[in-house]
Amino acid sequence: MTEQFNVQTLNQFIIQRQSEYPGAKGELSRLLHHIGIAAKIINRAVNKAGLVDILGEQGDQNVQGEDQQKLDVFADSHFINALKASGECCAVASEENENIILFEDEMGRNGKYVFCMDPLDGSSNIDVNVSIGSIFSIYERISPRGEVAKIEDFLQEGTKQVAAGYIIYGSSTMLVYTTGNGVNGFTLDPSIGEFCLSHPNIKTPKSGTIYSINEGNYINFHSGVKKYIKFCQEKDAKSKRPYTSRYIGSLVADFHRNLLKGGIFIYPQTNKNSNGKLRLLYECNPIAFIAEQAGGKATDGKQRILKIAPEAIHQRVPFYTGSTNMMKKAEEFLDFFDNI
Ligand code: AHM
Ligand code: MG
Repeated sequence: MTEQFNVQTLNQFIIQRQSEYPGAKGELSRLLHHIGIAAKIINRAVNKAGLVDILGEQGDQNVQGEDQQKLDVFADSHFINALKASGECCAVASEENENIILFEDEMGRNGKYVFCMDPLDGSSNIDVNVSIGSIFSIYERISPRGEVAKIEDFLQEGTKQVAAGYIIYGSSTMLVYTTGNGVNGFTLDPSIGEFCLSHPNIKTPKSGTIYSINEGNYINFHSGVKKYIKFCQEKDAKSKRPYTSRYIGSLVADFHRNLLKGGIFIYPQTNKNSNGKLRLLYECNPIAFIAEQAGGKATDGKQRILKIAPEAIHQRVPFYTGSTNMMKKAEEFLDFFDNI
């Protein structure tokens, strides 16, 4: 068998990128390195989920009133430990914690970045061996270094993200991230325990044939979304319709597939939930940053996700993201039918 000598690991890639910025002091690189470590620890636990007593419900509910799974708690605490150990992070906002977590010791107070995360996305899929993920978003704090971080450090619009990414625990484990200079994907090679560059400079197709939405909520959708779903299902050979419906129920997995293949993901507002379900800070903003960096789009149906001014750390927003041409078409339906 021919040995491959051109493998680039995540850490090599991070260091190479850092050297392209002469003034960079390595702070973001160190933070990203520690995220890679947390990802490997969580991956190990996810892979053992059916084997050890880590599977099942923790018995508590998180701030959204949902049952917490043991792995949610595990992922949350391992990310927090890794962020603390990096010395570059001053505070964390997590789906699993009602309030922000402040690193108040000297090293934490001096940290340059705040970190938003959904430590285990799609957690209802854990018990049934379906792909799940972790999502993260990094901002430079606006409060002075040396002080304890403030809530305002987190309430910055998505355009201010310095990095964002996700880890997908699927048929293989991948880490995909951007620092605003394209999107790169790394696949975990279990034989060497390293994330290796497998998907350099990801670009999403301009058009696709996949639509992803929980159609069980159809009756509660607004008419623009209903009409768009019908459009996806109509026959039109020229535009390759009917499209294929694919919905896993794990945002990371649904988005990742559509990113690579071309498609649209929608979690809209409904008659029951005017802001949809997904959270702006640690689900929609990081995914939107990646979508745009890959040449796609992300909106709340009206405006760019990345331009929304956050008001609260657990804020929800309607979410539409995917291939540019599909997004444009969906927006036409929303504009027309939701305004008559
Ligand atoms: P979670 O963070 O509690 O796991 O919830 C978020 C998940 C997303 O991954 C997914 O897109 C969505 O919830 C699915 O929701 P639904 O079951 O309502 O379709
Ligand atoms: Mg979750």
